[in-house]
Amino acid sequence: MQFFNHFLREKGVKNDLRSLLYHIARSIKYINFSLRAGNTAKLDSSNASGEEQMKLDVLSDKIISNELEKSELAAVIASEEQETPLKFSAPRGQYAVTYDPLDGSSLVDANLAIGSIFGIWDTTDLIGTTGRKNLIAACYGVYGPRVIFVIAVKGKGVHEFELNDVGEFCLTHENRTVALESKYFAPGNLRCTRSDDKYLALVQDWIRQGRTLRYSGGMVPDLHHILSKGQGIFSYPRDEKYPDGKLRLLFECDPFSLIFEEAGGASLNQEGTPILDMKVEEIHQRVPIFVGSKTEVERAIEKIK
Ligand code: AHM
Ligand code: MG
Repeated sequence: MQFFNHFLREKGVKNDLRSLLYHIARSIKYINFSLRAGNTAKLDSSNASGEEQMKLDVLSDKIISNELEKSELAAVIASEEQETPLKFSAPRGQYAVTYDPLDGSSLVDANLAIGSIFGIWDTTDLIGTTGRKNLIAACYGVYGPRVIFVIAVKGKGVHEFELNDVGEFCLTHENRTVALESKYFAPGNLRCTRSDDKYLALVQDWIRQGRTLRYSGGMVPDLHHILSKGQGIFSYPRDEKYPDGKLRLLFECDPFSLIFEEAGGASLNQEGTPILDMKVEEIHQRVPIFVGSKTEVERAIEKIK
């Protein structure tokens, strides 16, 4: 049985990056514990002992920021839950970590799978950079019937680990890959088809071609489905409500773009630019995204551009 830390050492991942991933893995375990303890996202009241209980997304944010501070490796952290980035003194490193502490938290009360997403940058100046230049690793945790931790370190592939009964992440899949073509589709923001005929035609094509719909409304489980099956396309285009798309560049799209490119897939914005090549202009920047099997993603962009 291979534990993630040993496995990453064998892969030649630097000590400080492994240590940062170790702290992220700990935060995933604590968030999972809070979820299983029944602290649903709707809860924002007093518990039986009269203590204030936090909403799960706020609690997850705190768990992660505490762990990252403890690591002494993250000098800057930026969270989807925080207006502005936080600076720490980081005697052992100069990384920035961007994260969505609990993506899809509105699905918690329905007991659907949700997740946490992380990007690790080798710069503390996020504004003006691109994922291509400074994003060196990305990972996510999926809280479903099982707890899964997927890590991509640039140039070292995408690897999957599962939490065992004694709280260790064990290797289950080495070098996940995504095929060029796919039978699965996960079309986000179908509201957009009311005003965008091209997106309507694209989705109708997928339906007519007899493809299989796999869409839960949670980006993490929806993209994890694609990675597990080794094929699929996920889309979240812009519309009137979300003129720049809904999903965030730093917290969701850049990390998943690194993971999918590492696995041989593609991740493009609505103009066909790789998300990793997009300049970071603001911390909460949003971007329309088409991600998954490379040929499918390129074909989709040709049809809706
Ligand atoms: P969140 O970060 O507020 O949880 O929103 C992100 C989620 C994604 O998980 C999912 O793909 C998307 O929102 C679904 O959006 P919609 O509610 O428009 O269907
Ligand atoms: Mg989110």
